[in-house]
Order: sequence, then C-alpha cells, then structure tokens
Amino acid sequence: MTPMTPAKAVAHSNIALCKYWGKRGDPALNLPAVGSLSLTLEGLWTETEVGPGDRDAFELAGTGEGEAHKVFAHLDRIWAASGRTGARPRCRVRSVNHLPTAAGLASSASGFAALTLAAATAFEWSPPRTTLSALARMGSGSAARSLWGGFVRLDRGNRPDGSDCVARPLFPADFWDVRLVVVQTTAAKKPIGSTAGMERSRATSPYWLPWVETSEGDLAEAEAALAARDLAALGPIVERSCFKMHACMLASDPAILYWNGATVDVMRRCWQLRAEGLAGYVTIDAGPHVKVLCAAASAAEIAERLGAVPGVVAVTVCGPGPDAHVEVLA
Ligand code: 2P0
Repeated sequence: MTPMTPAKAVAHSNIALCKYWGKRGDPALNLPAVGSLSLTLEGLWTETEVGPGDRDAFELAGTGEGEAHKVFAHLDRIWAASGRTGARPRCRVRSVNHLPTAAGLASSASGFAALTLAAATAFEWSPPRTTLSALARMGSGSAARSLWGGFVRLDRGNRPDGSDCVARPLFPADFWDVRLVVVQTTAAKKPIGSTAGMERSRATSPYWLPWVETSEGDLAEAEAALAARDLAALGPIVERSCFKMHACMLASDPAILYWNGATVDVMRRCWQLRAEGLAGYVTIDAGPHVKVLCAAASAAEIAERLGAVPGVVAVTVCGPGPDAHVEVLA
C-alpha cells in the first residue's frame, strides 16, 4: 500500500459579509458566479483526521450531516492534484464538528477546509495555501474561504478553467475587533439545499443578472470600508449584499424563502436598536438564522436584546477566528 502519514487539521467556519450565490461554468470546478468576502469565526470549527484504513470510512461526531461519498470523492481529488502516482490509499476519516447546535451554521465550509488540509498533509503534499483553497472550493464554495482566518476574499475570476478564481486573506483576525452575533430562530426543515437553490436562481430568477452584475461593486466598496475599519460604511454594504441575494432567491420560480417569522422580527428589532444608537448590521444565509455584525463593545447588549425577541432559541457571539492549521497528533 502507498504510504501515508496520519494527519489532523482544524478549520473554522466563516460567514460571508458579501454573499456567494450561484455558479458559473463547468460544474465539476464549482466556480462561483460572484466573488465573496467573509469573516472567519472563532469558536466554531471542524477538526478532521485522515489516516490509513483497510477501506474508505468516514465518521462524523458533533453537529451537522456529512455525506461519505462527497468525502471520498474529495480525497480522490486531492490525491490526483498531489501528483502522487498509483491508487489512492484507503483512508479512515474522522471528523468532529464543534459547531454548537445553537449556532445553526452549516458545516460544509469548515468541514471541507479541514478535510483538504488534513488529507494533503496525510498524503505528504504541501502546496501553497491558495492551491488548497481551490481544492476546498470544489468540495463546497464557502470552504475556499475557511483556509484563512480573519477577513478573506474569494474572487470570481473569469477563466473557464477557474485558475483566476482564488481566495486570499485580506486582513488577519486581530485587524479589527468586531463580533458576529448569531441569533438562532426555530429551524424548520430547509425548503431547498444551497447547491440546488443556487441553480434554481440562476435558471429562473429575473434578478439573477442584476445580482451578478452589481456584486463586484459591492465587493470593492466593502473591501475599502473594511480597510478603513469603518463599520458605518461596511454595515450597509453587508445588508445590501444579503438582501439582494435573498431578493434573487425569492424571485426564483418556485420561490426560495429561508426565513420564518422570527427571522423578520429579529431583523426589525436590530434596525430599531440601530436607530436608537446600538449599531448592528444584519446578514442571513440559506437558513432562518440572523447574524449581526457589530463592534465588540456592543455585542453583549445586542445579544441580550435580540435574544429577547419571541421565537429566538439561542444566541452565540463570535469574534474573528484563526487560519486553518495542522495539529500534532497525540
Ligand atoms: C456564502 N452561502 O457566501 C453563501 C451565502 C449561503 C448563502 O456559500 O454548492 O455550501 O457547496 O458551493 O458553499 C452556502 O453554499 O454551496 C453558501 P456549494 P455552499 O456563504
């Protein structure tokens, strides 16, 4: 059997401040139709260990759902990219999601980022991080951003082969002391998964083209506001990107609506608090939970006030998180 070294990696989840929704070009490459800009989150992470096995096996502990066939296909992808010859060795993959149920966050970003780094290390391959990020993207688009901590940008690129679709760190975690207050509302079953939802929007939403065409401008403005650590400038761009994405989803045929009543109540309450001088800015992903970007000093009060909205089941406050990294095995 081809030798491999057991390896363990940790990657943190991320939330897009400028959203990714929709794909372009060759489906196998999983290229985004729009660029995105994210904040990697402290306190929400996946740890994944890849080692030799007599057959491919995948175990997942903690919250979330993993799909073994996607994990094994991702191992094939990394093995092929590593340039190692011969058949890929069979692997035992063990993953733990440290994503509190309360956070209500998807695990695909941290999951595919951790799997990519752990598998490459196990295959004794250490390419540039950008290469790992591109591989992680093929597992799940948002995972491309979780290779780095702090604030990360994933460019859309234009080339059909995806070579210009790259993620890069903009600023490290200690650049700006902001918080993301994750407000979990009661989760009903998702009406449609992200991948299928994106395809429906691209195929049917009359707002698809405006969404794609205006995203580059949002990214440029957001990056400038971020560089200036200007929350009053960044916040409205974050909300605009989020609501354009949801408008595009809603105008899909049939409509895609991820919100519930409490989602709307929390966002209205957030806006009311802002009008009263407690500044927080809303973003919502493909689910019913509301995430609020705010200054570190405002986070506890925003968390308390939004936690009191009927229908809210839990609130978690997250700071900027670190780079994905390899951990020494015990
Ligand atoms: C984002 N989302 O930028 C956006 C905002 C959800 C809404 O990336 O199909 O699991 O695996 O590439 O990354 C969720 O979609 O989708 C996502 P695939 P992914 O964070």
